[in-house]
Amino acid sequence: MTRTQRQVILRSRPVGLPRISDFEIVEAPAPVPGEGELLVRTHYTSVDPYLRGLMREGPSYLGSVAPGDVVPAGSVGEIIASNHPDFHPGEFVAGYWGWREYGVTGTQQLMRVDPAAAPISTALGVLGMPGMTAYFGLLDIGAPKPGETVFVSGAAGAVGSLAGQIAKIQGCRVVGSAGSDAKVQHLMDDLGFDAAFNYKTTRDPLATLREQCPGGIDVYFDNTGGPVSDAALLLINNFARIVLCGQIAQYNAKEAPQGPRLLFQLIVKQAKMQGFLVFQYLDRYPEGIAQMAAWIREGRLRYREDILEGIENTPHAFIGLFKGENTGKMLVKYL
Ligand code: NAP
Ligand code: FER
Repeated sequence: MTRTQRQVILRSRPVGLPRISDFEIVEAPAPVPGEGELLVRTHYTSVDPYLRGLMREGPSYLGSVAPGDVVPAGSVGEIIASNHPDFHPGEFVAGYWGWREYGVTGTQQLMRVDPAAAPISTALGVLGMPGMTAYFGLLDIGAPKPGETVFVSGAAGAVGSLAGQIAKIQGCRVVGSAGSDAKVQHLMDDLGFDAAFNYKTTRDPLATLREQCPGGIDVYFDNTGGPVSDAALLLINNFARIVLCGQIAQYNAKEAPQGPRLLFQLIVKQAKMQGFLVFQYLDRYPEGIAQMAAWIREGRLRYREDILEGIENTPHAFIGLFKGENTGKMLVKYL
């Protein structure tokens, strides 16, 4: 029996902000699992900022996507057929078979998903890669102490919204920046941030941030880079930790950005700036997932998902990340 499926391929490498026409929905035969592999039916797929980097010419740590390739994003779905003794049809898994209705995957990098424990979509968000990014990035690299001030840029997104709440759970004062008044309201009213501002409308980010962090910044969890980071760097305290999680403000840049010019601050404040990739923590995911799940059960951690429906909306959802169209984790529901 030959099943056909739809899948999203990269048609052309984006220049600047990706366009709908950089992608194409094509029909193809559903793949056939080889030895030790599984055939899965996608229920949700993920759109993530890092995928923009994979679409550039040249290799990256996570591999690359060339024109004609299916975009290899994280997805969660049901096993339809299995050539592996430990995985069975009807079970749910999350992996990187990408923006397609049916995928074939090996079992390395595959995560089992229990639909009775949590909605399966959470395997791509709070209980998946973005959640682990917030958890290990903040706790391991940021090492916040009770009473410290934590500033989070991109605070209303998948990672930022969780990093800020984890900092609250640690007993910190938490401040966030986001790109709309509604998001700022959400941070304050729903997520317990102590202060927040709209970086798109504030006339003077430095003055605003100074007002909202009167005791300075001890941990800066940076998801965005850009002018907000310049302001944050000028306000760090002695021995501050700067967690370089993402720099989305420059992912669509056409030329290599210059700067930052403020690194002297790190010297005089004896501060530490550290980048990280969440996959470094793969073997500790079980610990992170268990803790995040416990906080959700206890009502101490909230998560939000923005879910678009239909594979044909995948490119739109992806591009929406760069326009701030999501609050919380952006997902696409395929089934
Ligand atoms: P997300 O925050 O849910 O979505 C992206 C958000 O970025 C948008 O909602 C938008 O919100 C904001 N944004 C877009 N363009 C911007 C700009 N020019 N300046 C400032 N903000 C902008 O995405 P996510 O998955 O949680 O990822 C957040 C960051 O973490 C990204 O930089 C990503 O690359 C990084 N990340 C890193 C790792 C790692 O291993 N290091 C893992 C996962 C994610 P606004 O409305 O606020 O603009
Ligand atoms: C991210 C930004 C960059 C991310 C991964 C990368 C998982 C890695 C890029 C590369 O391999 O070049 O948000 O999240």
